[in-house]
Amino acid sequence: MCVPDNTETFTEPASFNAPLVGVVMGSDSDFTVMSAAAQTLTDFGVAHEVQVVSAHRTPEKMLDYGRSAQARGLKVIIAGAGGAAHLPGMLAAMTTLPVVGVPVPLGLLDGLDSLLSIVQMPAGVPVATVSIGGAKNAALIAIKILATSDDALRHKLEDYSVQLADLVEQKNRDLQT
Ligand code: RP5
Repeated sequence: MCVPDNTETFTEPASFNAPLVGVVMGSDSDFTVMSAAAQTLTDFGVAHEVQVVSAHRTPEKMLDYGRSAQARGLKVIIAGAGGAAHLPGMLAAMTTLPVVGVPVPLGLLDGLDSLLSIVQMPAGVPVATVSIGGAKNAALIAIKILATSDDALRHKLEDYSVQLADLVEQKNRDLQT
């Protein structure tokens, strides 16, 4: 995992080990949800970075992140935020990269506020929105996008599907005992 500690990192040229997926979130408090995205990318061996980028508290950094993402070699951005969750949509407005949005549930409205903030984008500026708290699926969407041009990654996804099916059958067997 690559964790840039400042915006200067954003101008570095892409290299072999450069992150392909940017996992960003509006606050470090979102990491309890967003860590599932980072873990899934790690499990699939996908180089990624993790960064707090707030649409409201660090708006200039958010603009820089969106503008520089493609030039830095990123292929997909996963953006999680809660409440007035503007980060995914604003990043989508700043880049041609696909943006996957993760509604992070906060204390009062169970994440419905986050979901509606992220999913109701105007035509022309799409955010691929996953379920409330769906950080793992966000990573899998990113992996599927990358796998369209990466056979090794596609094979890992095929193996993963087999494992999921095996798990269901194992649970069926457990029910019989
Ligand atoms: C949003 O505000 C963040 O994405 C987070 O979900 C929420 C609360 O942030 P903290 O007050 O916990 O830093 O921008």
